[in-house]
Amino acid sequence: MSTVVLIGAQWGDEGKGKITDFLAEQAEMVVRYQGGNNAGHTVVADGQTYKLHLIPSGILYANKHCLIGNGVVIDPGVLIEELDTLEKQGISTSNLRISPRAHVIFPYHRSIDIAEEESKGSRKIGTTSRGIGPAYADKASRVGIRIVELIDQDELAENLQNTLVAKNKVLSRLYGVEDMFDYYAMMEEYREYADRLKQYVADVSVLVNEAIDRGDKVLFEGAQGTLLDLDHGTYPYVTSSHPVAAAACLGAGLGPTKINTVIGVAKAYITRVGEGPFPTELHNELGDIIRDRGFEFGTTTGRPRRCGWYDAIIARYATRINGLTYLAITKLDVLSGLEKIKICTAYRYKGEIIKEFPASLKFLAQCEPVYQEFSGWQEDISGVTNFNELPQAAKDYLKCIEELSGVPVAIVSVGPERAQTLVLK
Ligand code: 2SA
Ligand code: GDP
Ligand code: MG
Repeated sequence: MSTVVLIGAQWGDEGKGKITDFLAEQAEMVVRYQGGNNAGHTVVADGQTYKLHLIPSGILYANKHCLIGNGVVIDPGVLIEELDTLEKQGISTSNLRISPRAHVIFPYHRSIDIAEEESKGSRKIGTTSRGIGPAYADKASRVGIRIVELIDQDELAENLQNTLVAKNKVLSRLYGVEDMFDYYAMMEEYREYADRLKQYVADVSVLVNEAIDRGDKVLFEGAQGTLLDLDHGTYPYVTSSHPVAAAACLGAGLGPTKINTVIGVAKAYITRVGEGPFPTELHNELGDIIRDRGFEFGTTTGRPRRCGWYDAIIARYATRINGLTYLAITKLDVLSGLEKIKICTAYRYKGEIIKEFPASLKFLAQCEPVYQEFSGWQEDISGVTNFNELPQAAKDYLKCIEELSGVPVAIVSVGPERAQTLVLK
């Protein structure tokens, strides 16, 4: 490993936090490059559970450089809370650095997120209500406020004054929200955040490129998943950033020639939180069993996740879009005890066999999965430490995932703990 981009190959929550933490042991630097505190990355280390939203999962090691790149949107109050929680848990945060080019989330972004969702009624996206979409929209509209402006009091005062007038108008005229945001109160709150965060601000692109030139191992930690990508996901039921591997370059400030390896993390089944079509979704008791056993509830919002069978069309799509080198398959243990397990190998649309993931959601909603069925295994595999110890049925299932996804499986996870990880390649 020298530069590795780790991404979600499904709809998020694949276990990226766990695999990042596992790989981070061998890295000098871990970098977040997109998303914000909509992400919830869970790491279980030595029996202690950490839920990370903005800070890279490498922070749990004492000596790793942890960077938040320009592609991330930062809610400073949430970041400070996360810093405080980690420090209370005995984790040093002195190795954290934040890009001055990252954009800042303000309370009006959260209010607009909620108001937009309410106004959409049954067409709502099911966002995390964290203001992510409106913050990225401001960035694209060139009215956003970045960390570099946040920490400059004059810049903040000038930018916020203009922006707040506009945002109060949007909220009241478009969405009927009558509570106006007060400029002075917000200035005071954000000035305090700036005082606390300015010690962490540094040019992330310079740090990343210097590390690569030194030969350090750098791990880029994606958030959300390929099907939530603004361009390549199930639009409009997507997030407003780019969870795909290519975004690591844009969101951290390096060129594509510097990336060596791309690892896609996928569950041995699949989940989705939020609205939108989901061909292999299980609308039955089995879906509930997988949700309970896999504890499939949102790390940030606590929302129950929708559960379904592994979808090899999605896996092949993720392999292509991200140029995957390897897959890491997580939560294989959750499938123990099932009599039968299925993998979707193709879709059937009005009698026709479809093998590529479609762009049209109307089309996708009418696709029926074509399944290959496998015998399950009854053994508890959460204590297995070597691939060869897995039951034959589990090995056969993984072999088929590998063949149908078109990419080798290098890592298999059989539990949330660091130690519950099998390395195959
Ligand atoms: P947003 O808030 O604008 O990014 O929402 C847009 C869509 O993106 C989905 N999304 C996610 N899906 C899975 N996991 C996410 N992170 C949290 C977690 C989610 C949670 O780790 O569990 O706690 O609910 C995440 N973040 C965004 C979202 O569901 C919308 O479909
Ligand atoms: P992320 O957003 O991709 O980092 O994933 P989340 O942290 O939102 O959700 C994954 C959940 O599965 C977390 O609670 C992890 O602790 C847990 N997890 C990760 N890998 C495994 C595994 O192999 N087995 C089990 N049972 N749980 C796992
Ligand atoms: Mg998550």
